[in-house]
Amino acid sequence: MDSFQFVFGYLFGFGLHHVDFNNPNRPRTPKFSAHFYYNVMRDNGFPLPEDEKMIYGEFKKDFIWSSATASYQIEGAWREDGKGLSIWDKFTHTPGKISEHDTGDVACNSYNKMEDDIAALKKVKVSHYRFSISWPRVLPDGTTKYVNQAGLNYYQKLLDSLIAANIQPQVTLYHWDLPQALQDVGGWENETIIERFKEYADFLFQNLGPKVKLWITFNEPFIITVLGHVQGAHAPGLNDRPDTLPYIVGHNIIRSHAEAWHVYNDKYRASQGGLVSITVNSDWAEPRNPYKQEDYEAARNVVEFYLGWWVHPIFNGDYSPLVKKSVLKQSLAGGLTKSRLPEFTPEEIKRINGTYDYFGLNHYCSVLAFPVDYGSFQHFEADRGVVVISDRTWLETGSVWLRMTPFGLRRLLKFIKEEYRNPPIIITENGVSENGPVDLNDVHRKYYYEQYINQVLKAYLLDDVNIIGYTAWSLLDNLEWGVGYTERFGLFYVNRTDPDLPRTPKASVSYYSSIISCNGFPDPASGPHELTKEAIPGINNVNFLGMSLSSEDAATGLNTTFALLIVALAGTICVAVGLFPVENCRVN
Ligand code: PNW
Repeated sequence: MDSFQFVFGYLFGFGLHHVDFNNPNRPRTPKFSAHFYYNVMRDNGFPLPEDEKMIYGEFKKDFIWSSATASYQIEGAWREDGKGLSIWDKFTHTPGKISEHDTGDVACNSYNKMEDDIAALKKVKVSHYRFSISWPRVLPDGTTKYVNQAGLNYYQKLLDSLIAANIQPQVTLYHWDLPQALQDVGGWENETIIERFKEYADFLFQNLGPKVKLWITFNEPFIITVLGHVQGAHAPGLNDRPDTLPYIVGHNIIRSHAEAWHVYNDKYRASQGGLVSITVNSDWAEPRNPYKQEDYEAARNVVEFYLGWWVHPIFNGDYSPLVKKSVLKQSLAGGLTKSRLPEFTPEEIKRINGTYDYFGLNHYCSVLAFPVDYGSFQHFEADRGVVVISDRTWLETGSVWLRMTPFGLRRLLKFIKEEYRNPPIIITENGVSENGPVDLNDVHRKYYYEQYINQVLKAYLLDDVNIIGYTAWSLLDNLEWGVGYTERFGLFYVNRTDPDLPRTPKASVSYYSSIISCNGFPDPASGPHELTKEAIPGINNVNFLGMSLSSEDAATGLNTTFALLIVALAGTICVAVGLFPVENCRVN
C-alpha cells in the first residue's frame, strides 16, 4: 500500500492500494494494479484469454466474400475522358495537406488497368468486389444536366467484366469524392445536396442497376463529417465551425441516404431486386478502467457517436437519445438555449426510419475510453465528452490509429445485433496496413485476417449474429487519403517506382483465399461435418507449426499436413497456407 517514502515523504505512492493520509482512519482503496495483480496470481501467469482462442467452423452458405477499393484511391485518370474535378483532386493539390505531396492523379491507374484488377480479384477468389463510383467521372458538375458517357462506359465495362468473371459487384455511390462544383455551392452543408444526391442515385440505379444487386449509399458518414468538417484532415478540409458544422452536414447526409433508398424502393426494387443500405464505421470501445462506471459510459458514448448518430435514425427512428442528450448538455453548458443538433420533423423521422436492407459495417480496431469534462467548450469532441487511448500491449500496425484488437469485432457485432434488432450484417471493410520497407511476406496481415475473421465466426456460431458477408480492405495498396501512399492496406503490392504499376500478391492473398475456399475454418481433425458448439473447447493447447492445437489435433495435423502436401500438389484440395489449418473443404 502507499506508505512513507523516507526523504520523499508521502509524495510517491508505490502501493497496490491507495491510502488516504488525510483521513485519520487511513482507508485503503485498491488501485487498478491491485486487481490486475490479483488476476495474475489467480491465473498463475498469463493464459491465453478465452476470447482470443480460435474456433473451427464455417460461415453460412452463399456467404459474401469480398475485397474493396474506392474510386479516388485507385482510379487515377483524374482529368481523362471528361472527368470533372472532385474535392479530393483539389485537396491533394493543396500544398501541405497530404504526406509526401501524394495525389490520386495516377493512383493505381485502375481506370486504365481494369484487366489487372479483375485478375487480382480472381486470384483471391472473392465472390464479390466492392468498388465506388466517382461522382464527377459520370456527372462532371455533379448534376444530371450533363452526363460524361465515357465515365459511365468505364463502370459499365467494369460491371460486365466482373460478372463475366463470376464476381458480383457491391457498389458504393459515395466514397468521399464529391464533385468540386457541388462543394463550390456549399457541399454537404447546403441542403440542396439532398436533391442532387437523389438525382445522382437515380441516374446510377437506372443505368447500372440491372447489373448490381448490392448498393451502399454512403461510406462512413462519421469520417466524412468529422475528418472532413471538424478536423479538416480530409477534403473539403473545413475546421472553422467544429461546434455546428458536423451536425448540419450529418443531417443532410442522413436525409440524402433516405432519399436514395426511397428512389430505389419506389422505382427499381421490383425490377432489379437489389439491396440498398449505408455503411457506417465504428471502433469498439472498452472502459479504460473496468472498475469505473464512468469509463463504461464513456465507452458507450464512443460507439454511440460512431454508430448511433447514423444508425438510430435509419434503423430505429430519430437521433439516438444518447447523442441528443450529449449535444444538448454541452450546448447548455456553453450558454446556448437549445441543442446544436438539428431536429428531424415528424415526417422526416418517418421517412428516414427503415431505409435499410442490411447493416453495412466498417471496422478496424478497438480503443479504451474515459470521460473528460470539457467545461463550456463548444466543439464536437466536447459533446462526445471522452478521450480514447490504446492499450500498449495491443500489436501495432502501419497506422498509428490502428492496433490489432480482434476481440472487439465480435463484441461490436453482438452490440449491433442487440441494439438494432438483429439485422443482416455485411462487414464492408476490415483490414490492416504496413508502412516502411516492402515485405511481400505480410505475416501481420495473415494474422490479422485469421484472428478477425475467426472472431466473426464466433459472432455467427456462438452469438447468433446474422452475419452475411465479409470484405477485406483493400484489394490494392492505394492512396490512403491524408497519409498518401505511405500506409499500405493492400492484399496486392503496387510497385509505384514502375510506371506500369504492377500488382504483386502478398502472402496474405493465398491465406485469405483459403479461408474463402473453405468458407471459414473447418475442423481438420474431425472431418467434413457440422461444427458443434460442444466440440469447440480445448482445441488450443499445443503450438504446432505456429498453430494452436490440442495434442490429438497436432498429431492429426502432422499426418494431414503430410497427406495434404501430396494432395495439394495434385491441386485438388485447399489448405490454409500458414497459421491455422483450413482443410476438408473443396476448392470452388
Ligand atoms: C476507411 N481513422 O477510412 C475508408 O473507408 C477507406 O477508404 C480507408 O482507406 C480505410 O478505412 C483505411 O483507413 C478510415 O482515422 C479512415 O480512424 C480513417 C480512419 C478510419 C477509417
